Amino acid sequence: MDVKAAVAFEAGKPLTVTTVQLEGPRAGEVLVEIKATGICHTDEFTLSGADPEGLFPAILGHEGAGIVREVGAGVTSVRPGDHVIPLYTPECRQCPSCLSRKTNLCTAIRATQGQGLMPDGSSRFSCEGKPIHHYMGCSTFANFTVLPEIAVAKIREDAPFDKVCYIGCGVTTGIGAVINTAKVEPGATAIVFGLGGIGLNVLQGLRLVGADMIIGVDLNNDKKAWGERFGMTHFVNPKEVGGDLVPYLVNLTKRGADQIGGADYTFDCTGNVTVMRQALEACHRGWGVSVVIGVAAAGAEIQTRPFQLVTGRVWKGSAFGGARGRTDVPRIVDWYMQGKIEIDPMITHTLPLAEINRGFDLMHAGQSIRSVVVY
Ligand code: NAD
Ligand code: 022
Ligand code: ZN
Repeated sequence: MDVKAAVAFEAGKPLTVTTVQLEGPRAGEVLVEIKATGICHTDEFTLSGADPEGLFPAILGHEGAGIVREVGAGVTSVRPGDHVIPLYTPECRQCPSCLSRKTNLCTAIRATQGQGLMPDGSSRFSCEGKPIHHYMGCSTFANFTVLPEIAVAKIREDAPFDKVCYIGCGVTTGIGAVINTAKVEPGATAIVFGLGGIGLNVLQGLRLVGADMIIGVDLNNDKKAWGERFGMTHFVNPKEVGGDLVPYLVNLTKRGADQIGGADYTFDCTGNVTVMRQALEACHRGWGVSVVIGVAAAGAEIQTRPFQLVTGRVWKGSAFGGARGRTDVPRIVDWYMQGKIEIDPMITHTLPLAEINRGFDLMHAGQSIRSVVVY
């Protein structure tokens, strides 16, 4: 069938909005009509050419929502008409990782997904007879896409696509890092580094679980008002701290009879390795947990003194907020519909597919929290 897509033909060039061919779903696959998609940093990272694993041509996009239109042989968990969110981290419930209950990183289709292919090793997209790569198993920058059954979460039908698409990446990543990865308890102190589309969701996750002191750190003073809107209690701009940031934060979080400072939990939402070190060292000796969410440049390395870990700090990472997509994503959609979490104010721009490149420009200029394309 003919579908409308924004194609990444070459690294470093804008997307081309054009018509491409899509084959129907094979066994275990579903055809989904995408109704809305967010534009996220990883799409930009790949399009820029900075991602050494980036493949071209490709149909990017991994933060979508839509409706199942057709299912392939053997598909049992969804049917035509079901509303779904595509999952770049699938949940097969059968691989050793899913069965371990210790990780959300399902391995069922991992190898082919990384090669921009469907699990049978082929692509469903083509243009003038030449195959186009899938992206992160999702390719939501097209108004129809084909996904493995294990890579869709069925959601309630009254949820608005142009808002819940953000749950496909940013919302789940931020809230999940708090609940699943850090397991923050009520009354905790926390520091969030980087108040963008991810950090704001970490803030609202911390508010949701009842953290007491929620410090936001950002170089941009405009983020103070943004942070306060999602539960931040204190704002720190590193440029305005006289002296080193870490001792300043440790002092700010001093509590208890021994007056030892440091937060119970810290989160890097910048992807900057210097910030990752600051986040680790700003957490409390003995029990502080620091979660790396930001994705650093290819080849980057993190550093600290082993003393930081020997004295009981824990350095962790989180992918897709540690969420098991088919199980957890529908619950986050319910939280949104119940008013437990907010999404609408973070979607600062809504664009038609024809203007998708403007969404990338807004991201570069730091003018958006999230831009969403509606089909
Ligand atoms: P963003 O650009 O919207 O936000 C980043 C924020 O960090 C900005 O407000 C910026 O001013 C601030 N910042 C930059 N350098 C800083 C510094 N040195 N100190 C303090 N603040 C600083 O980006 P985003 O959409 O929020 O994404 C953040 C990161 O999360 C990216 O690296 C992205 O790739 C990653 N991410 C990871 C996952 C995952 O599953 N692990 C999922 C989604 C996104
Ligand atoms: C999403 N991300 C950043 C912005 N939006 C993002 C990027 C990478 C990951 C998660 C979120 C990630 C962390 C760990 C892995 N990935 C490896 C998972 C594994 O090996 O099992 C990751 C994922 C997908 C892809 C590449 C890396 C891909 O499909 N190409 C989840
Ligand atoms: Zn993303």
